[in-house]
Amino acid sequence: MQQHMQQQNQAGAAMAVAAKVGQVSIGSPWARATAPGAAVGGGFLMLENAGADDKLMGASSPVSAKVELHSMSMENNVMRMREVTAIDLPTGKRVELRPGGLHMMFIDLTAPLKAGESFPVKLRFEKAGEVEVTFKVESMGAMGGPAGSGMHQQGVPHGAAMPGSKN
Ligand SMILES: [Cu+2]
Repeated sequence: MQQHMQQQNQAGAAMAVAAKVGQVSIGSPWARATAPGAAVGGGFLMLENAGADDKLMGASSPVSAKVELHSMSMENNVMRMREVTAIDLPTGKRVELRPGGLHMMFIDLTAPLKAGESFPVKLRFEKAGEVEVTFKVESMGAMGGPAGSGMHQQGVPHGAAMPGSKN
């Protein structure tokens, strides 16, 4: 009954699918190039979930000691980032990680991320399980296409304004 409710078109224009695990599709994974000596870098992608509600629980990559999931929002004219424990992936929706919004953060980079290179990241979903995707490194000013807003704090080291840092 009601199987037709599993519609696909709610997410709008088609996404270029880079990888798929279970009912979750991953599109356009990329990271921003980092300056020499930078400790952290940002990672972005699109997620489309055609199955039951799921969650992105975390990620790992050889490029950094750990990978965190962050949200970013403007509060009193100040861009604030905070770590989130998971990113909700409601059924039938597209969730976009992009500069100025939800993003992944590579903490304690082992080497700078250089434009033109790529690296593997393992994503962990609550229900769909794990999948490895390849992130492409784009230039430092990259906003991730026409949808990128101009709100990102250009030139400020990513992580400098991180509130509630534990160490
Ligand atoms: Cu961040």
